[in-house]
Amino acid sequence: MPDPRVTAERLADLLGELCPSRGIALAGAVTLPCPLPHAAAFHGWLAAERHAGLAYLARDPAARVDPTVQRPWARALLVFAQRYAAGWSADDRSPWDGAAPGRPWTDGVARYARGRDYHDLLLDDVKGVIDGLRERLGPFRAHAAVDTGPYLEREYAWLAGLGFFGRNSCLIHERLGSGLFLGVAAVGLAVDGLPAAGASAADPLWGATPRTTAVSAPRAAAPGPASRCGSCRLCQDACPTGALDTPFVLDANRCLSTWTIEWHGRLPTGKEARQGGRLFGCDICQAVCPWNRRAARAGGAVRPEYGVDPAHAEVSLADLLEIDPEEFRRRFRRSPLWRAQPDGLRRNAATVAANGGRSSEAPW
Ligand code: B12
Ligand code: SF4
Ligand code: SF4
Repeated sequence: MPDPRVTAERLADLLGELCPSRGIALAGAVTLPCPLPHAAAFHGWLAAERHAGLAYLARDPAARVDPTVQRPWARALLVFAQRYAAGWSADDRSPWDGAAPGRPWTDGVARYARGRDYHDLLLDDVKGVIDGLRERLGPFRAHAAVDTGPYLEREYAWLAGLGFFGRNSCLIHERLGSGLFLGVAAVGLAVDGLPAAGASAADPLWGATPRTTAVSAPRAAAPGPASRCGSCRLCQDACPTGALDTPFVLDANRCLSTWTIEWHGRLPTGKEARQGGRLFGCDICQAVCPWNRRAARAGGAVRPEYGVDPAHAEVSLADLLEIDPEEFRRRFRRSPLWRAQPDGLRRNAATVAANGGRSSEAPW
């Protein structure tokens, strides 16, 4: 059976029809296979061991830069973005102070992790859009993934025109900021009229802003949306651990997000003060970003399930210090905090409690 075909214009219309009810703010597509402009940077990042022992990232690098290695039937990669934070405002102290005395412990949790787990919610939404496309275009194969699939999601989102790379390495949309989850779907659907493989789109196929249902004219070798950082380096200067010393590239060994989410056992000894009141994840390099300040001023809707889970108010930081596996399962099974497991959460809570009220600006 031949792959169904669709023009980029028709796909843009269909995405405009299917995405809003699923809280998807931006959607685009890239033709596969597609040479990635930052493939060498990815391989160099792995070779320099900047992936901090996250073994899954190094498992099959060839597949991560070319989805057709594992899925030869894939003709395009659809890319989606869903908002989890409508920016960060200048008076939001939680990214800096975290769970400081007199503040709820949830202030020490990065915004992406305060409510329901996005892996489940966004994946369902992406699959829902794929089902809608199948109803309208006929059957085609698809593999949807949020985070856990072998896809360099930011790279594809950039190529699909969903945003630009910031010096904090995040994918930033000019109006929505970087409080965006990304999801992808490799599809056996031929899309005619996308920018040629290896070139990028200036705008998403569909997006809340700046356009609604418009498709950029295909361009021969257009760059991805150019970085809009200009001379700013606020995120690099604000990072408490120096993880962004190389602009646009994150050293995961030094990132508080790795320490508090991914690593088990002891954290780098002598560096605990750098964690300050941050219990799980870190938002500092996003909170200082002028594009997120601007997004906060513009406002807009975020899926309510990503707000602070009200049930979290039932436990205190002191409770977390002693949480047992059963209680942990009951409370956090559907939360991103699940990834830390009880040991990790207890360890993080102990560090935050020990740091209580002390600034994270202690000598490095
Ligand atoms: C592993 C991982 C982590 C690790 C390592 C992060 C990293 N930068 O690799 C840790 C645990 C530290 C982490 C932290 C966070 N993560 Co994370 N993470 C991932 C994951 C699973 C893989 C990332 C990966 O492939 N890294 C490899 C590196 C090389 O790729 P990259 O980070 O995209 O880097 C690109 C740039 O460096 C660019 N590049 C290289 N050189 C140059 C030079 C120039 C000039 C330019 C312009 C670009 C450029 O090329 C690289 C490849 O595209 C992705 C999901 C996925 N499957 O992609 C989520 C993902 C990147 N994470 C996400 C989030 C939300 C976070 C946090 C905000 C969570 C938090 N609050 O604690 C932080 C942000 C930290 C930061 N400043 O990046 C989102 C990012 C959304 C967005 N808008 O960007 C993703 C996409 C998950 C999702 N599905 O939504 N994460
Ligand atoms: S998430 Fe925090 S520790 Fe990691 S790079 Fe950003 S500011 Fe630095
Ligand atoms: S804080 Fe400044 S340098 Fe960092 S991503 Fe935002 S605009 Fe770019």
